[in-house]
Amino acid sequence: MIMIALVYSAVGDAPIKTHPGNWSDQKAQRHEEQAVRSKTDRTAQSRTFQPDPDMPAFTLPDPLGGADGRRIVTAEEWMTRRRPEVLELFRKHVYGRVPVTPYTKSFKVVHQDPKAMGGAATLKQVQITISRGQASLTISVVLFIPNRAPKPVPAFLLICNRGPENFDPTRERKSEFWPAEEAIARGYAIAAFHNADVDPDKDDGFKDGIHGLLDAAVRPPDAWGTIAAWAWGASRVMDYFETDAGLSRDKIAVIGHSRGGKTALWAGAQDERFALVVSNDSGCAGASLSRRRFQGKESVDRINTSFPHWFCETYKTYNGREDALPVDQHMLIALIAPRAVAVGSAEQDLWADPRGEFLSVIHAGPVYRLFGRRALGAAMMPEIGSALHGDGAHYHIREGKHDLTLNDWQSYLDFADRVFGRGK
Ligand code: GTR
Repeated sequence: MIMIALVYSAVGDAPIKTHPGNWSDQKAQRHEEQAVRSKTDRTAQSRTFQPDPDMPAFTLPDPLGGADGRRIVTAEEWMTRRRPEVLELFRKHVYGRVPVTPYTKSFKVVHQDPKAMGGAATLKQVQITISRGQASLTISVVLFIPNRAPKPVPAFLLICNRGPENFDPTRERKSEFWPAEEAIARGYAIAAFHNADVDPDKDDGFKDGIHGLLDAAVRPPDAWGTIAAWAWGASRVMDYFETDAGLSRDKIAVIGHSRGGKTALWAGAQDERFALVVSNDSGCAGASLSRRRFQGKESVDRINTSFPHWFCETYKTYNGREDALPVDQHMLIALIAPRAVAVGSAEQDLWADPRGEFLSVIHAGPVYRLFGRRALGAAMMPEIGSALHGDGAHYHIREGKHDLTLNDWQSYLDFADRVFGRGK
């Protein structure tokens, strides 16, 4: 499935680095804004995102600079040498490590309705039970599979960080957060699980959820946090998907919004079975660059203070010290290459830093290019209300606030059509 090009390809979206390992974002930003301004002059209607001009300059770590000092120049070197190194850096410094505690896992379809949604879909409600000794935990999955599409079908899995009313199996309550009817009409299966099934979203000293089941008595500084636990949960749902003949196991997208978007990226970075990874408004420790510190966005210090349970303890040592991190979030996007990644932002969602989310995708570009892919195929942010579809990556920015809307989903479904070779 993974095509490995052995030669470095310089063809691609004009990279906006000054030289490897020393990328001046401010220079790129000035260049971009000039280009945007002249374009805006021509089309009076177009509107573009205006970043903060007073933001301090910063330098990003080079995804292609190996730990031994040797630069990565082929896709094979990326996959065998650098990718494992970068994954390990994120485990050790940001999200934490899954414990090696043994457990057993079982799947049970507890309810099935072949005539759901007025006959358009088959509903399956699946329970995934994780057991250790006498203790167990159950992840409930709601899954709709389109009846009229030829099987197997591609699927979207939402890591849902909002209440169960957003993924109601009865469809009495519908929500743009998980527009199941829309996905079914387009020939996609759509599934969701509630993140709290895996680990309740609270700072309880890691007593409940999967931590209570699998953690060692003493948690090391790089023990997994709650985001890593949710990402692990997404992989357990993928384990079930692999057993369901109705689903194309090589066409599974994982999607999340905000804290769920951070989770989707970390799940997709680790688990190569996800063919498409979708981050919606994921912000700090998601798609946005930590080193970009403009006023109004969430910092590492702030996120660790508000949500002390989301990451490993070591991440807190970077509070106010983003430049000391051995990674930045473009390297998280790069871990998904050559698989597809989609990042969405909202104009008013400055807390998540839309431009920082865009730049992460841009700066993952050199890794996509190792595989002969152009990632976004552009270096400028699209106008508000529009999208860039590259051959490895997608980015869009829409009007409005922090949310996962039908408009966002339509953009992701359009990109999925491209990635999975489906006509509209
Ligand atoms: C915010 C948090 C963000 C984001 C958001 C959400 O309070 O600061 O990082 O995750 O919550 O999940 O809606």
